[in-house]
Amino acid sequence: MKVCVLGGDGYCGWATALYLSRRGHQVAIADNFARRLWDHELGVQTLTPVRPMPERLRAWRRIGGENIEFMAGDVTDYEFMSSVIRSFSPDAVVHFAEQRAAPYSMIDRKHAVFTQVNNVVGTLNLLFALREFRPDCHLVKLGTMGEYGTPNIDIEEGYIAIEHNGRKDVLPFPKQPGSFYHLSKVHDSHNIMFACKIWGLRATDLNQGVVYGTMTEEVALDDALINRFDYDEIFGTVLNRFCAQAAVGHPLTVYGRGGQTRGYLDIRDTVRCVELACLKPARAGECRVFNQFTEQFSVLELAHMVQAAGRNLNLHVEIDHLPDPRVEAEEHYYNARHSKLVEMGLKPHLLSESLLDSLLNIAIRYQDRIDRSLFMPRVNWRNARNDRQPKGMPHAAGSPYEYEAPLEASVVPAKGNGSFKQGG
Ligand code: NAD
Ligand code: USQ
Repeated sequence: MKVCVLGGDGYCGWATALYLSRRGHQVAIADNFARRLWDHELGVQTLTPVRPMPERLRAWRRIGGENIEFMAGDVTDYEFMSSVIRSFSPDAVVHFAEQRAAPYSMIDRKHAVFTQVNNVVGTLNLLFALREFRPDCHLVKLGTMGEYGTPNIDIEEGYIAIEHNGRKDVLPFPKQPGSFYHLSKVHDSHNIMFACKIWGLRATDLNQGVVYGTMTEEVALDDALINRFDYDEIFGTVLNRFCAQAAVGHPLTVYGRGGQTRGYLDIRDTVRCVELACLKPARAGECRVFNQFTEQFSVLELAHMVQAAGRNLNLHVEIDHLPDPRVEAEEHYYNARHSKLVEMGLKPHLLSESLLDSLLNIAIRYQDRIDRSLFMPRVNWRNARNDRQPKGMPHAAGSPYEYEAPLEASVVPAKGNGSFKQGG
């Protein structure tokens, strides 16, 4: 199957591209390296030394991987987006190419606007490109469990059967997102649902929970294939952050009481779920929704698990309760259905002591790269403006719009100018 991975330089996208390639699919990646730029903007870096894309792809070829085509460009540029669909003619497009950090979207107005424009326009462009050039192609879109919020009822997979004033219908599950980023995903979901209805496109919206881990079988094959491991307050997700904190003896930063419960999954399950969705495409006109996570935990439960795993490695791990910088319920009901991917064949990697052990060991291995000043939250949801400028950076660099030169200029072709192929 020909699969195009949009956002394939990122955390989930890179692991997915390698997994699909190794499973015999013909893979192309498109990415504009925006994420590397945002790290630069905020003065943060992944714990792991992620290599530039040309080096990543050379390493993949060196160890015998099939050629992965790479197309550099911005999915919000329609010329670029449509050229990707036309030139590669994919059977499935997996869309990861969005600004995905809730705290980033809550820094200030510019970052909220940027997040929504980047995400909503990119997805709209993709929908139009599919309609124009490849209407039968299956769109596999990464949504988020955070679209639902934390309602006081069970969360269904996308749709809920409702009886109201004696009449029945099956309707989209109510959405109560908790950040401007999460809202962008809701807007995407509505646009995708609408496009399937009016144009007969086929789509799967994968409402993914919080991802942890960094290793997959493919990533582990060579040091140059190493994946991201974000631990900073903006892009680091909670379990990865806790492991990095534990590795350097920083107290775990539990926000508030720590009763916030979410769905979680191992990155090895992310890649498998995407493949399962691709292998059994939605029908023409169908917009189906899968809740993509394997277990639910509260933040405090995770902290206690990391504390216990740390003890086995002779790490003394303390837990701190910080005032919650987010506006979210700290104790609430949470019960989300997540059976569809399991019915399709997912065999979950549950969060075990051995996984925590290996995550902690990765964090210990790269501890010299940890900047402890990046642990404490500095973006407060209650403020319309948060100062997140790294020390020494001029204030004018507050928005990605104000950057002109892409970091990886050497591999970015002229705007909308199609692709370069990665040679063997
Ligand atoms: P990431 O930031 O590591 O990767 C996203 C990639 O998309 C980056 O390489 C970035 O450069 C690229 N990108 C962003 N905007 C682009 C644009 N306009 N044009 C081209 N490329 C662009 O993020 P991730 O953690 O891999 O997340 C991928 C997707 O999965 C996101 O849509 C996110 O919302 C969703 N998701 C992630 C998690 C998680 O825990 N990481 C959980 C649920 C859902
Ligand atoms: N949290 C802490 N301490 C920390 C970091 C986070 O207590 O140091 C808490 C948060 O307040 C929140 C929970 O942990 O209640 C999860 O936070 P997170 O930063 O790990 O995840 P989140 O902001 O929800 O975003 C991540 C991804 C996003 C994806 C989402 C899935 O960055 O792309 O959409 O997970 S979900 O949470 O299901 O919406």
